[in-house]
Parts: sequence; structure tokens; C-alpha cells
Amino acid sequence: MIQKVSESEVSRAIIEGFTQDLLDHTSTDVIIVGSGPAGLTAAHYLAKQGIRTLIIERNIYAGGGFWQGGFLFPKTVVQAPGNEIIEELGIQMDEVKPGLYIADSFRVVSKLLSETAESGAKLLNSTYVDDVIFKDGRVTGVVVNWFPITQMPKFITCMDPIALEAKVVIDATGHDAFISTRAREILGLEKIDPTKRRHGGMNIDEAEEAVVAHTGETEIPGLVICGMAVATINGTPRMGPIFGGMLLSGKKAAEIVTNIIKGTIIVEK
Ligand code: 48H
Repeated sequence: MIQKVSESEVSRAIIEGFTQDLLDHTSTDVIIVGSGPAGLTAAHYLAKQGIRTLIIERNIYAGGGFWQGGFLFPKTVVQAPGNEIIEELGIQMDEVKPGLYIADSFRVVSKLLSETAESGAKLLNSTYVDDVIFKDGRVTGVVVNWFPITQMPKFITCMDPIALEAKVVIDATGHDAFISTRAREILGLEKIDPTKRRHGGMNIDEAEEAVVAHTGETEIPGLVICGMAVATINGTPRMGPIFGGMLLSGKKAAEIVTNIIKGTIIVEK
């Protein structure tokens, strides 16, 4: 016999559950914009230490470009030592050749998502970051709105956003590098035409080293960058459908953010 419930009880459970999560994160430790491989890895390592972590994703689902390997084929390929991050999740990868590994993308992504959720990170999906909060020379949060409104006719989109504060914001927006681009624009560091600011051509080895090397705090205090956004901002090569650099970049971002948070005394709001 299936438990009987009323329609309004179901509605109430959803509304209360979601509202409580949102209230808990209006002022949080870390906001990660983008839930691709880099953002998710960062979220996983941060949340499992008890650091309050909110992931914001404009898509209805999390995972970004991690669901497909390349050419729409769902195979995840990583090179050492990126495989260690996946194997830490309990997934044994197949060895293609020494140091190069493969697994089904849906296995890898679903496990990373599940472990990240178990760590305590929260996901705000179908939500896009439209701007940053910029105060006293640092990024102190993000301005968000429902993503679906961007698809509506202009005359009904005059809906003001809301803002969420964080000690650190991570730009994990992939190729767009949206948060860093916007923050640099506010600072007047350069006039950016987003269509022109691109990564270089493909060179896997150079691209992967460069992404990890340049992952970290940006010139804008409070803003850390990881993943493909690093290549976009620095104009370094692209790596194509290999993900070791994305995972290692996300892990490095988490280590840097941990140091910032543990070394910073913030007055709780
Ligand atoms: C909310 C946003 C916003 C916004 C973007 O693209 P991703 O998978 O990013 P990474 O860096 O974790 O991984 C990059 C990888 O997937 C890739 O593209 C590679 C390796 N390319 C190599 C090559 O040569 O092309 O995920 C970014 C996520 C996406 O889910 C976006 O929807 C989301 O960020 N996002 N979410 N507000 N303003 N902008």
C-alpha cells in the first residue's frame, strides 16, 4: 500500500526544503559558478571539509561538459595523475596506455555529483549569475536570477535579480569565463569583447599544464578561477576532450580557497 499524501503537502515540502537551502546560503563560505568537471571537483573537496559551498548552474542539470567525452561520445578520458581523483571516488578506470585512462562518462559524472552532494554542497540550478557584488575592491558575492527569464520576451523580463554573498567566489564557467570577464570589466583592467577573448589552438600537453599552473586567485581579491575559464582568460591552448587538467584545476582551486578561508577572519553576518 502506497502512503497517502495530499497535493499541498508535496508542494509545501518542496517550497520549505528549497527555501531553507537558499536561506542557508544567502551568505556562505564559497560560491562556485559553473558545475562542470572543474567546478564540481572544487565543490567536492571544499564541502567535504565542512566549508559551506553553493554551486550555481544555469542549466537544469549539473555536470557541464563532463557528460560527453568528445564528439558527443560519452567516454571520459583523463591522463595521470587526474585518474587518481576519479579513482578516489571509487571508480576503476580502464588503462588505454600507461598513464592514459578511460571510463563511461555517466558513471564518472554521476559518482562525482553524488559524492559532491553527500559532502554537503548545495546546487542552485536553472540559475544564472548575471553580475558580481564588488565592494571595497573585492568580489564579495554574485547577482543571480532564474535562467528561464533569459529565454522570455524582453517586455516581461524586467525582473530584478537577488544577490548572494560569499567569502570567496570561484569562476568555473568554462569557455565563457563570465565572472572573471565581468570583474575585470568593473575594475577597468581592460575593455573586453567576450567574442575576441579566446584560448589558443589545441595542444593537449601545453594546455593541461597551463590550466593547472594558472588556476588560482585572480588579480581581483575574492575571486578564484579554475577549469577552462583559465585558458580563456590567459589565452593558453585548448586541450580538447581530455579532462585530467579540469579535475586537477578544480582540486587546486579548492586548496587555494581553503587557505584563503582558513587564513581570513570574517565577521559573520
Ligand atoms: C551560471 C554558468 C554561467 C553563468 C556558465 O563548460 P564546463 O564543463 O567547464 P569546466 O571548465 O569545468 O570544463 C571544461 C570542459 O567541459 C571543456 O569544455 C573542455 C575541456 N574543453 C576543451 C576544448 O578544447 O574545448 O562547465 C561550465 C558550466 C556549464 O554547465 C555552464 O552552464 C555554467 O558553467 N555556466 N552557470 N551562470 N553565468 N556561465
